[in-house]
Amino acid sequence: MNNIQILDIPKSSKILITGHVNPDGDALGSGLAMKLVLDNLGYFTSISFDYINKISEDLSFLPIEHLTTFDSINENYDLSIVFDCGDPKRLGKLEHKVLESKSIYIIDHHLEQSFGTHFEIDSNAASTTQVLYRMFIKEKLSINPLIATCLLTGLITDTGRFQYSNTSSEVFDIASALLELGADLTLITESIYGSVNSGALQLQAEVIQRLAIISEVKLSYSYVLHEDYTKHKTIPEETDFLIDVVRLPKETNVAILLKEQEDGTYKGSLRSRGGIDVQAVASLFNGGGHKAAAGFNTDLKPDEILDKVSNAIRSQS
Ligand SMILES: [Mn+2]
Repeated sequence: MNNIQILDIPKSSKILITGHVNPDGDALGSGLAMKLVLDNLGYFTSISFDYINKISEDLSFLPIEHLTTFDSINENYDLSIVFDCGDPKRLGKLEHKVLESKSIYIIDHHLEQSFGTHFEIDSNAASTTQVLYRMFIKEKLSINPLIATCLLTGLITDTGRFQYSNTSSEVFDIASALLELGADLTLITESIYGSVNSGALQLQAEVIQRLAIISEVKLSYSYVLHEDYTKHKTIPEETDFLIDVVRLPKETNVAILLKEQEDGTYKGSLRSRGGIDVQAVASLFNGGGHKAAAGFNTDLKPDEILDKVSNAIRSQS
């Protein structure tokens, strides 16, 4: 499955770099690292993502000035390079642009791939940036400090700061190599974990108050209403950390945080600390992710969602 050679891409190619909607540290980190490497090699590239309001404030330390808004993506691209995304629908507004390009390279660590012409996928890798790092090393491409920071960001965020079970010894080897190459660890961790919007912190207090435990299936649950954002003067992009507190109760193995969207549907984030595969749970709602962390969108009501999730956990136990 591994047949992407960066240096084999014709120099005349027009290249679009993208990844899943509302990009996280891994999608953004890998896309920007690729953009910087290709630009250094003299390629013509654009990088763009579909996102609701803006890129998460936490990630604005990345070189996001390179991003082009998807409305200005009007070239016909020879090649699309897609990061951290197994399903073309997850490209959002960029889906059409990607699917009409001649070649589609998928670089990822998700299991299921439903599109693409060339692949570099390792579902055992902790992050897409880990897969990309290996490619850069194999082809002896130069990694400057900024590129190293982009790569390390994906590695840190997708391992939950080197805590999730996907944190292999290779992850530490790569992190160490990236620090050697000049990655700015303090900038990454301070921006993402060391500081939050104070309104979002007020909202966290509310999320803790609403926390409920369904002990029979060892599930902890909380929710955010759409009106909470106005009430606490915060925005959804500032609240990615809220799931971390929902997964804390000792007596639970799975956590779910439901966030009501503007249209009344719910976005669910799932976390698992043990044997339960939450990617399988999310797939029941057509969502995706990994064994320990997954997500979905649904128009079911919270009670129905909790029933469905509880049944899924029961069937796995
Ligand atoms: Mn990822």
